[in-house]
Amino acid sequence: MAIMEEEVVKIAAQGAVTELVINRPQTLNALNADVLNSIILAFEKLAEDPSIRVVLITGAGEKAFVAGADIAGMADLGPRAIADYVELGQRCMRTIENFDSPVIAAVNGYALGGGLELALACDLIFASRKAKLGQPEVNLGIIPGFGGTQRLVQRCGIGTARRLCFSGELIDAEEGKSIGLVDKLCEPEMLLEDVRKYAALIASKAPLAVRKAKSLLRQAHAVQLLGGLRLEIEAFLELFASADREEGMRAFLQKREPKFKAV
Ligand code: CO8
Repeated sequence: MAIMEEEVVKIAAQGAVTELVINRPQTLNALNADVLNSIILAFEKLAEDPSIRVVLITGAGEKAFVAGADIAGMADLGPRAIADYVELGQRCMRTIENFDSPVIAAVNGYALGGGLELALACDLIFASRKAKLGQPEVNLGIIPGFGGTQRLVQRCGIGTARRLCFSGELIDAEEGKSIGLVDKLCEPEMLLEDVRKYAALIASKAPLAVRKAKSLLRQAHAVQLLGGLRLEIEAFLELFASADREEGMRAFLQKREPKFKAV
């Protein structure tokens, strides 16, 4: 895919199967406010094109789908700004989830923290065998804030959600497939081809029926999800004000181990 450097979110192809690329490879495609706003704008634009049947989202570069929310960008935010950021992130994920047609995450490398939450907001997750997935927020003194605590439970069950959110461990795509997090496992060089083929299959079906199916499947958990998302924002903001969060982010940026004190 040819992509322009200056665009943090690029519509690389638009048609029945439309392709979006998160394009900040120098930070492993970390989600700053610019990226989150650009994803929202892209989906708003795509919503005006009735010929779109499926959207594919992937990350630029060899290494990452998205390595999370932008740690450097949030480390120094005050209470008001961090609240705006977490609300923006959740709005972005809900924009994807509420998009009429199916959205497929093509996870080409690391999908961590907000990056896994982005994949979880998509309808299907295809992953390269070299992808690594996880919710490593506990290493930073925080919890998932872009819907992970809710959508991970819905997708994989409470046991897996507990394991990933408590330990911060990264799992490989094969394990992701075995726990229902990943829908299809692909050879790294075949990932985009495989997703495009599957997207074309969905695109060949009756569009109104596919959209209605997406809408109804989403409703299955909607009421519970909305309540849970609100609780997640409150818990996230409480933790963001803690000294351990400050220490966790400083330690990451200074490339050292954090010293947590439960304060
Ligand atoms: N944010 C900002 N920059 C990042 C991020 C990130 N999430 N991840 C990587 N980078 C940067 C690195 O700092 C590095 O920059 P530089 O070259 O300037 O030092 C560059 O990308 C390359 O990364 P590494 O050198 O670290 O590459 P490695 O191959 O050594 O390691 C890893 C790759 C394992 C992916 C490692 O980069 C890593 O652990 N990244 C952080 C992963 C993480 O903790 N993600 C969760 C972030 S928090 C989050 O997502 C919360 C979501 C809800 C937030 C709500 C907000 C209000």
